Order: sequence, then C-alpha cells, then structure tokens
Amino acid sequence: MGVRIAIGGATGNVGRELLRILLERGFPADELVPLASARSAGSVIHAAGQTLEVRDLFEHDFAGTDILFLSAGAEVSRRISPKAAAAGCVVIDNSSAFRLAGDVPLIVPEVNGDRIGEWQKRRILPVGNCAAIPLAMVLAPLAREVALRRVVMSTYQSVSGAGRAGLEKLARQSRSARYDGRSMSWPDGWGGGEAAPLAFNVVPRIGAFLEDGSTGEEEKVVAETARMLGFDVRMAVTCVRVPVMVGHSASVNIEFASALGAARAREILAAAPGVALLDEPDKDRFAMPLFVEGRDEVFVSRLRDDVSLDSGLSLWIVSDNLRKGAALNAVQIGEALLDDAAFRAHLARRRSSVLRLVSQAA
Ligand code: 11C
Repeated sequence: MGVRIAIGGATGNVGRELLRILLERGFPADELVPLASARSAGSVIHAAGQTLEVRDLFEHDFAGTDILFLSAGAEVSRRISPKAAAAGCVVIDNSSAFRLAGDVPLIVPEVNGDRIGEWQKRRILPVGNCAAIPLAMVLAPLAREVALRRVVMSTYQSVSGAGRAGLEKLARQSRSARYDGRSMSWPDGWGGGEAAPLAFNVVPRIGAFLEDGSTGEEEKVVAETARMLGFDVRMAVTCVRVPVMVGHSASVNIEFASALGAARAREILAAAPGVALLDEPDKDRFAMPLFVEGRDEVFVSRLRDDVSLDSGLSLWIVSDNLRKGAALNAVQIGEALLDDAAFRAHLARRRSSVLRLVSQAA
C-alpha cells in the first residue's frame, strides 16, 4: 500500500533535498503534496516530470495525509505537528521542537532504529540536529565495544545549516569582498543581518548564547547525542560556522573507559552501517565537505590514537548536513515506518474509514 505524503517547508534547503531523496530512493508515495508558507503557496515545483503546486501549510487538511515530512522550523512545528498528528498523520519533523520531549524517540535508524514502533506514542518523530547525528553514528558502534568516558568536539559547520539565507549571504559576501593586499573589506558593508561576516571568516557562535557561556547549538548537540545513544556521556562541544556552503565537519576526541586503539576502531567503523572510512594519509586522502556534498555516508578520516590519554582516539568527521544530517535521516525514518506492521495497520484503518464515509455518502 502506498502512502500519501506531504513535505512541509518544501521550498527550503531541507525541503528541496527531501524531495530529491524521496525520488532517488523510490519512496512509494501515492500522492505528494508540497506545502509551504502562504508566501510560497501558488509557486510550483517540478518533480519526476510533474509540476506540483505548492499549497499553504497552515490551510492543509492532514486527514488526507499519512506522513508529513516537516522542515519549517521549531515555531511552525509546534503549531502544525500536534494538529497533523491529531488528524492521524505521522509527522517526521526536522526541527528541534519535540526532540527532547519525554515521550518521543529521537531516531537515527543505524543507531536506534529499533525504536520505530514508538511512533504510536504521539505520531511525531523528530529528526536530530545535523551536528549530533553524524557524531552519534560514529560513537554508537565504538561504545558498543568499549564504554565512553568523555567526548570533546569542535565543529566546522557550513552556512546551509542556517537555511537558504545562509547560502545566499555567503555567496553575496564572497562576490562583493575586496582584498587590499593585507585585509578583507566589503565596500557595501557585509549585509548586516546576524552581525558577523560569513565570507573569509569563522564564527564561533551558532544559536543564541546561554547563561553558562555555551550556545543553543552546543546545548542541542550534547543533549541530543545522549538521547540518540540512549545513555549520558560527558561532552565538551564548540560549534563554529565556517565559510563552506554544504557539509558539516568536526574534530572529535574520544576518551574510553578502557583501551580500544585506533586499529580496532578502524575495523569497527569500517563495518558500521552508514559510516565510510576515508583515511589514507599516505595518498593524502581524507574527507572534506566539498567532496562529501551529495553523499549519504558519514565520512571518517584522520583516525589515530590520542596520545595525550591512556585510551583515547582522535578523528575527523564530515557529512552532508542537508542529507544524513536532515533530509536523508527523515526519509530513512519514513522507510522504517513503512516497514512497521503497526503503521501499516494504521494506514489500512485510515483507508477503510475513508471508504466507509464515501459509501455512507453515496
Ligand atoms: C546549523 N545545525 O548548522 C544548525 C542547523 O537543530 O535543527 C540545524 C538546527 C537544528 O546552523
């Protein structure tokens, strides 16, 4: 049985990637409705030889939708997700609105896909933060072998994490920047907005500052990674925006409770689903965001023992933040849902109640 799906936020970075991935993977949809804000409603999207009209997300009747892939931010999700779920639709939500809610699982299929049956609790399945997902993908298989003691991570996050506005801002600032032989300047100013220039710069602040001096993004990474792994882990995280269009990178140091060693870690990660080792220093080969864009895997490079610890590992992670960090993970959750017997029974019940209504009306 095919499903009726909708993409909320269809014109955004993640929404457009979602559509691409659904088509690439042949997601068995009977119907696909692109939804967006009233401002974008009426515009069209071309997909698989069809022209689809974007409809108003806030006017949509979710009684006729089985799965909503929502990528429209936390505020919109808080308004739309409970309404869609109450109408029988399951929401796969890319925002942070419900990630830490007590009664929903935060699913990364390769890490804790066995929790898919919990869609029934609220019919809302959040997708984690794009810096936390790749970290959990790497930590989970290692932690199955040796317990983690502490993780230190510094990220190098691309501007696409800040939406289309981030991509456009970096492109605009890169074009208009001038180099005078010593320093950069922007003759027309760097365009205002969130103060710091993105081009030719690194910005050690993603999300708002919190009272303890950390930022919203860092808080999310710590809390969500623990939730994906299913246990608490001591973590120190610094999130940094870099002038890269797509692809989040991270330098990670892991301290284990007992010795693991780089050689064994390499074997474990080589066998881990969704993880790709690209680590050939002798050939100068390692992962970089420019070459990882459009790829599904979480790439690991620079794997080595951390000699400052008795049992530590250093490594470098790169993944496409719009794919595994967002849209791909959402589609994989959708695929897991289709394989879930209780969800298929839910679909059958929804179809038969529609048929009953039609036959009563006839
Ligand atoms: C960024 N990671 O790169 C953020 C974007 O938690 O869904 C995603 C924010 C989130 O700016």
